[in-house]
Amino acid sequence: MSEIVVKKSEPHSIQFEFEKSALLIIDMQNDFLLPGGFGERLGNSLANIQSCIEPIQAILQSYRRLNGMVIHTKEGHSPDLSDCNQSKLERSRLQGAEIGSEGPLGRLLIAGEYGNEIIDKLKPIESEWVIQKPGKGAFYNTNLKETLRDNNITHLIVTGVTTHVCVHSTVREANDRGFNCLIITDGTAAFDLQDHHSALHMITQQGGIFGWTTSAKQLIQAMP
Ligand code: TIU
Repeated sequence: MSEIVVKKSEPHSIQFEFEKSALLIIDMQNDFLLPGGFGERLGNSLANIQSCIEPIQAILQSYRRLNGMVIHTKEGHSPDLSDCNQSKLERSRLQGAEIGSEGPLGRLLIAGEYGNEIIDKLKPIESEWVIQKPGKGAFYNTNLKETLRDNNITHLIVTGVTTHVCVHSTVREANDRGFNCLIITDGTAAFDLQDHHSALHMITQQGGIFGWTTSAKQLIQAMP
């Protein structure tokens, strides 16, 4: 077992066994990162969202080198929208980004469309898990919990977009299911910088009420 100790993490240092950790890469799909996708159609600027790509690439490289567990998630719905609840659909319509409507990257937030694919720079390789999720949290209506338990995972290294929406929902769900979360400050991003920083603050306040945060560099330096 390889013990990892990240000393420079908030609110205090974190220690875990590498073999019991998984790198979780949340929703790094074209729909959120590229012009014309769901994120931009919701009214967001893409100026800040791509900053997390390089830090995630660096951590992914380390996990691949060490044969660690890597899980990619994609937020998306089946083409008939049977797994999209009416409230989510209605709010997307009111915002001018109706889920399932045609866009330059294909139908918005629909499985199998170009917008739903993971960005080229983080393309999953065959040994990695890819989980399609209909909700914001990655545990809702997926087999993520069973997959983690089957692989004896206790710690999640959490990256992806957006910090305050799908990353936060997933971290909260993970907490209630007994998983420890280390969120990567520069390996996550939101459209709005204030949302990003507020979401990270919420993780570490009250002695780490939802977990820990650190940078990609600090994590990589601590890896074997
Ligand atoms: N809108 C927004 O910030 N995020 C989402 O809708 N989904 C994810 O965060 N993946």
